[in-house]
Amino acid sequence: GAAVPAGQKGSWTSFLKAIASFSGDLSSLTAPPFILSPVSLTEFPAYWCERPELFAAISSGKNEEERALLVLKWFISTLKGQYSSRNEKMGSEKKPLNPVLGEVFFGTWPDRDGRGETRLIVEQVSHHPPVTAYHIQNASKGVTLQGHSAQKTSFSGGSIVVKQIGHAILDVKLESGVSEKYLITLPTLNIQGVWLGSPYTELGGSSVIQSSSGWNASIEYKGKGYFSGKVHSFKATLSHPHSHHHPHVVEGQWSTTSTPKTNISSSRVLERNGCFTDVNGPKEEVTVKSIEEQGPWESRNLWKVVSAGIRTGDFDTAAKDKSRIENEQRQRRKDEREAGTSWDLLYFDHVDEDPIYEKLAAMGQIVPATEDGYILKDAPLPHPPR
Ligand code: 0T9
Repeated sequence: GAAVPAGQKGSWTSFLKAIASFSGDLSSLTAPPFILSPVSLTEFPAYWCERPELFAAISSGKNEEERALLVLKWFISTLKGQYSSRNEKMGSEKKPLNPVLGEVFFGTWPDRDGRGETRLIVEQVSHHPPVTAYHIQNASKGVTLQGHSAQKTSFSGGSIVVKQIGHAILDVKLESGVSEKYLITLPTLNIQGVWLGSPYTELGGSSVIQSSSGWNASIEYKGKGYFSGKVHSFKATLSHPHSHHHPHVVEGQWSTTSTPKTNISSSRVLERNGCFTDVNGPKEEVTVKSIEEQGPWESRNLWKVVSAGIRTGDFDTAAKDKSRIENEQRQRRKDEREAGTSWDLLYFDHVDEDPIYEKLAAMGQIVPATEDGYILKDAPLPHPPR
């Protein structure tokens, strides 16, 4: 394949064989240098808020229907960042750094044009299998997103199929003091182009946004050759069981624009050009403290030597420091076993079942009927020294 450097062809083939011959956790497989990303998976939850004005605008909706449309609009507008930004920045999908247990990532999007400040807290809450918990809040607008992310990987028809495990719950605090909740499930990734060494992500299957108000958005994802013959296509249907009106239907590409197929007249919901979503304009990356100001468990500080090695092509240094970090982790787990202790989560509490998930899943007939969750603690525990 054209994209695999001459010296890494053998190691790429071995990597693909390893993926094909097992299902589960890809993160621990060793991949050739050309496919390594210098960014840890703990940074990925920031994709949820790279259009902070759309996140803030959710609580400005004047009724349940308009807020459900604003949630759908914000959600669709995050997909380009979530699923095709690595291709844009690095030329292809790349293998992110596999976070260590207790790794954290903090960021903010500053207040601008009255939208309020949004804060992000991420913690790696499991290493085997990898699970990342996140909490994103715009306190001044009363909008909070809390969720966790894990993956189950398999190989099918030449592409890698990544089923997302976990969910997100969006909480919109209304002026009345009531909280409107939205359960967000996540689409399946089809990673294509792997044989040629230029992987990119297409979405497939469907996902749901179920609101406590009854509004339900069902989103279908298709690639080239389905509804439109275009990559990154979707069709969303927003309906309410007690509404006599036709459901709202939106169609288009999550990587560019989408348009309403039914009458949506609200100027709060539509873009000035009449589109429902338009992500051609710039997005706003999260603001993060400089590495010098970060603690030892903060992602960019923890991985700084590995990342610099990957960025500059010094893969020996990268591999050496990666081994150092992994050995340190192994030693910690061994010490814990011997002392009969276990690692405490710092920012989140794990719950085996979440009544909010259960209620919303029942309303939307979402499977599974119950799921575990991670809830932000009132006060975080201090990090142990590293
Ligand atoms: C949550 C997102 C997730 C994380 C990534 C599958 C993947 C790790 C998980 C699901 C975010 O909200 C959205 C986007 C991209 C997902 C990643 C894409 C990807 O390829 C990796 C996996 C683990 C690999 O690195 C496989 C090797 C790859 C280079 C293809 C051969």
